[in-house]
Amino acid sequence: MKIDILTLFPNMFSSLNESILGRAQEKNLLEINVVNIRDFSKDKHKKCDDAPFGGGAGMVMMAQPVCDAFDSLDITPDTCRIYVSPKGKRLDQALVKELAQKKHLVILCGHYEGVDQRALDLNIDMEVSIGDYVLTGGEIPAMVIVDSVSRFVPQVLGSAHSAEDESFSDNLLEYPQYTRPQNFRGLEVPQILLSGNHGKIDEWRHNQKIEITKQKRPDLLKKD
Ligand code: 4GY
Repeated sequence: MKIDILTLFPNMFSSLNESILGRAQEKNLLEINVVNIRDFSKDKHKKCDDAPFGGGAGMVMMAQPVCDAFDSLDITPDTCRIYVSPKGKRLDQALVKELAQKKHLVILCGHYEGVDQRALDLNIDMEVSIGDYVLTGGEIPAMVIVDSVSRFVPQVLGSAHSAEDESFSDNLLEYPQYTRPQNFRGLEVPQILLSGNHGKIDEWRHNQKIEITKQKRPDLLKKD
């Protein structure tokens, strides 16, 4: 999968070169291309924002650099162009899976008071929100989409576990995990996990998933 990210703050995306996503890019399973919208400014000071028509506080990202940045990309019928904002469709695991089917994503990150609406009208296929709160820019939401979607790209996760194995694949939360030592500050690992009885362990884990979901997120049990 190829993901282009359009932003005024490309350095914020350096974390995508670490850990699992860094490895996925080295293996060419995933190609993440961060585009600096400022490179498309026609202004001698590389200005990309201006005051809002109608007045009011803050600055608006100009249509021209944003549209020229889109025009520099190879957009095909398989591309999904996303704007991240609180007005968008709420991201959940079903939407993550839907986006993971695309060959090419483009994610536009707004900043300040947002982007000139005409640049959105001309370029955006889908507006996505990561939750009902307001951030200073779309960069963190873009990283949330890249991270969650990448887990469904074949071979990005280790062969031992697939994205489908984990929380939400069955609308249940995960069971608790333990590692050595067996006793930590007086707290014992549940005995069943030391028994070597894998039938009983699977049964215990399944029951834990149901109990934890009932306790913490009963709304998930009513979903689907
Ligand atoms: N929540 N989900 C979110 C956000 C802030 C564009 C500048 C969110 O996706 N994006 O809070 N974005 C941005 C929105 C203008 C501030």
